[in-house]
Amino acid sequence: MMMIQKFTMGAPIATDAVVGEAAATDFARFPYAYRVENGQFIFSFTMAPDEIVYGLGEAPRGINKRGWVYQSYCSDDPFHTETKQSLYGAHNFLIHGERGIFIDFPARIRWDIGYTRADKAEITLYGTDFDIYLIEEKTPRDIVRAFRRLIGQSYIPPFWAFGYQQCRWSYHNADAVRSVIAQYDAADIPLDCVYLDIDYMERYKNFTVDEQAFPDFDRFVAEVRAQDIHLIPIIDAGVKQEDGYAVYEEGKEKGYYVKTADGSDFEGGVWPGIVGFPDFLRPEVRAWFGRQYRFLTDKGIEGFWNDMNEPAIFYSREGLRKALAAAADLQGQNLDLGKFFGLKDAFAGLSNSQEDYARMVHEIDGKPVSHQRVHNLYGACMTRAAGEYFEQAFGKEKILLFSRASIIGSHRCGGIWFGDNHSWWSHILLCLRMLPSVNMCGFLYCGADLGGFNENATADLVLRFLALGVFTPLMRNHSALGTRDQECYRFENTSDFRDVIQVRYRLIPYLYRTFRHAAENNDMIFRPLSFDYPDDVQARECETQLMLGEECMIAPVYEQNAGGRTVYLPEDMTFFRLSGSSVTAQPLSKGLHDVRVALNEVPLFIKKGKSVPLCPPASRTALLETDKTEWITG
Ligand code: MIG
Repeated sequence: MMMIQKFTMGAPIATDAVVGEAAATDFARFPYAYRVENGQFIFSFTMAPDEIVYGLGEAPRGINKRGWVYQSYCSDDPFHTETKQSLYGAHNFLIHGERGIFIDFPARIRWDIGYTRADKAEITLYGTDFDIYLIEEKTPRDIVRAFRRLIGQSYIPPFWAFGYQQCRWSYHNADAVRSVIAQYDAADIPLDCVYLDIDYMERYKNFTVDEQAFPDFDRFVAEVRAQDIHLIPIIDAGVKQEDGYAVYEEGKEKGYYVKTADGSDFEGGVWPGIVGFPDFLRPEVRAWFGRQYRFLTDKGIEGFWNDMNEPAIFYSREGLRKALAAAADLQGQNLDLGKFFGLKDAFAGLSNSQEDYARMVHEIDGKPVSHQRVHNLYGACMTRAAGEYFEQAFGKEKILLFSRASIIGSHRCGGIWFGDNHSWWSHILLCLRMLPSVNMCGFLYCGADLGGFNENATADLVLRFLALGVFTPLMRNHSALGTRDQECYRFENTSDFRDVIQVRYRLIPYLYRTFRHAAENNDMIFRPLSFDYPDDVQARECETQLMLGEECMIAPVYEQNAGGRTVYLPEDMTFFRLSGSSVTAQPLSKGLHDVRVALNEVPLFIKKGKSVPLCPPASRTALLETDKTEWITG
């Protein structure tokens, strides 16, 4: 194994991403062409025509990142179109040739991977204080393993977090939750978790419960737990500014919120109205915020999802004041187009504005640091606040935790979900393509909102999305306020849904073992086909199938009205069609095939001579007979 080289410029801000060993190397030996320009560090490399560039974790577009420009800048953006450059995570890891590059730097990075010039990658760091780690190994998988050793072991959730989970914005009261459980049970569809979105809180205040909607919450949690269901409440980053709200007041009194240059608290508006943003970058603030989760763990809660931590800001007091003043100035005027659109933009631009981010000031080692220098650390430090508290208070693998924003490093404390996708067929593939990419970066417990979050889903879309979700560690159906109901029992063909979700439960022993193995060995669960078949052109270009563990390949159906798909087999495999109660096997030889997959079936390809255990389905993970396995063999 080659030593990982570490190149440092300036005085980097500690991100705690790296826990392993690397050899500090003189910058004179940095192997890339670089320049420092206007306070930015820019380096580049040329790409051979057939070279694949992997990485960047949670990002738009393909597994092969070539041909686009990306930005590491945690963004609350609910339109995951291919024209976007950033999503919620900032995962600064790239592989090209026999080298992995990890940029340990918490500000914005621009990755031009053949966008300006097809054969050239140019990477721009918005600052000159950073560490870059270079990892040289023979294969991409070895590069990933070496990198993952460097950044430390991935988060492992409790076993029950591998069950099927139902979310909605929102189940507004206890009876709504009861009804979800009852209807899943009545339809005999397995279920392990039901989520509480923001409306369970009292006026969107973290660590409160609306007594009207959820009277006697402790008893309610116990009632649901007695049915082997876990309730998973959401926690938002901002803390509501409100007199008499103890959490807010304590944070205020101790000076724990992100400030502005004049030392006053930065005031931004989110769901609760004006909030304070805890300065999670400070260890004492993390410890304080982490302890607040006790309010809910004391009531029997064992899992959380952390949201709005990019951080998402609908408006700031200052921004709103300016926009309103601009509008007042125009009052009574006959607006020309320039002024009209300027006015429109003044309001449209209020959310997640660069001006606001630039106004925010953190404190690191007692010194003020502009938010823009550490933007990508914010949500990750919120995950750390919760994760570190959970581990210390309850031990490992006890509490489910995942977050929307993340950076490499927070993979040790929690998982991630892929945020506000759409009920679009194309988002099945977007999810598939992110899986190996985030695995490279250490995020193993992850998944997309199955069925799609925004807009209305159809039964066939939800089923095909779920059939991919059968394999994602986080298997959660979620949808937005105002969209069509998306729970499995809402659709007429409930038995199709039962079949698909039962397949998940039948596979849990295998999926859990594969997950643990990947976590404990710093390996990937999902790999691009090109990792395993580097000399096979069709495997190298495949963006719609993935290798899973050592045994399998997955290839979901991702188009509407398609009764199957074309699949490429890089070697002989057996094609299994799995449902709740049936398994059909069809040996296929290396090459292209048209495979037929009914809506109630999950396609799975097993390599020749490899076996996968199936246990009988159960309505809960707690009831799974994991020792009663039959094996299916390729
Ligand atoms: O501004 O809590 O990504 O899962 O349902 C939207 C409401 C805030 C965004 C999350 C989504 C959640 C929603 N939240």
